[in-house]
Amino acid sequence: MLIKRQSHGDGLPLPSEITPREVFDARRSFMKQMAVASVTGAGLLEFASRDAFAQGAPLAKLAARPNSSYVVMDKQTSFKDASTYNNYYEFGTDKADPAQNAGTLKTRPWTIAIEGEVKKPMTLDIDSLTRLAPLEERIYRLRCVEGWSMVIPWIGYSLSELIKKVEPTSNAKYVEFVTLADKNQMPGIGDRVLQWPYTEGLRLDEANHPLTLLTLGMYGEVLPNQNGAPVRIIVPWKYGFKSAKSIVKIRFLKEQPKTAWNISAPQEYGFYSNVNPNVDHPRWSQASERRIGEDGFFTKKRKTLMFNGYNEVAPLYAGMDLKKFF
Ligand SMILES: Nc1nc2c(c(=O)[nH]1)N[C@H]1C(S)=C(S)[C@@H](COP(=O)(O)O)O[C@H]1N2
Ligand SMILES: [Mo]
Repeated sequence: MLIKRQSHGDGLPLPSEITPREVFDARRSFMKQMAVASVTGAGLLEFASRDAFAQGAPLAKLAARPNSSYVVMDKQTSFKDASTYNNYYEFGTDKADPAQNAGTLKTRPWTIAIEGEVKKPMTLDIDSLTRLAPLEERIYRLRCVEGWSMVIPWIGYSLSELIKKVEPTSNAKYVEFVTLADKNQMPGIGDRVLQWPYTEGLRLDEANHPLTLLTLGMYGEVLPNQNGAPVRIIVPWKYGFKSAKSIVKIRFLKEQPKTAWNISAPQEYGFYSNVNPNVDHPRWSQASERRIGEDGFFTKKRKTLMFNGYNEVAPLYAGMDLKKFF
């Protein structure tokens, strides 16, 4: 017997048939608001077609030219894994916490101040920062000191583009990244797990290395909040914690800055923190890693590579004892 039912022609029920009415209406008005946002926004923004409601807030698309010089051949981590397995302690210390809690982060308006030992200090809003240099897509490995890694298509441009604009003085030897610390937006700020704001630092030559990416998006879209929206740094040859999220200030300094992890546990986290399979963290071996998404029962761990495989950075450390400067 034929059962006749209304459909769009592909046999599937209409969304209005399977979704409670209020939810359906709320979605539609949210979609409309978002459509308005796309027109009034940076002009760079257009909303993604992926059903953003699966993950929470919809994310704006961010156009970028793939840069074939910066691609790793390993299989990409899924967007779902990359956006639900995160370290972002301002939103909680469990891996699932940031995806659940970071909805309260307000990423617009957002400004980033660049100050210290520079001839041209400046404060840029997020749109000016996004337009400062052509956006590139680069597929990088990111390895956490805890022993897991991912492969993510990031969007941004070399931090050196920004450094060029502010003209560091001859005194500038280090760069410090200061991130947002707002207890009204970040439930984890109440926990004293780290000293807030979360800060990180690089030597100026590390910051100027073309691999160091001022990062505004991933997977063709702006960054999800839990991944460090609206702007973070990615330093792919260093452990994940060097890649500070939600940056509000970049300071150029004469002296090496303190960093949040180094303050909390200096014997565990050094200033350099280069990925190095030969120098173990006191609690975790650094010789191998678990690639997120490959964690079946019989899956072998991967060998961790010196500098996470980014050998072109080796000259930055010529003559340095990397066991001492870990
Ligand atoms: N502000 C801030 N930035 C941060 C962290 C953090 O807790 N707060 N965690 C770091 C750590 S330990 C890692 S491994 C990476 C994780 O980045 P991802 O969530 O995009 O993979 O972010 C780094 N940046
Ligand atoms: Mo990490």
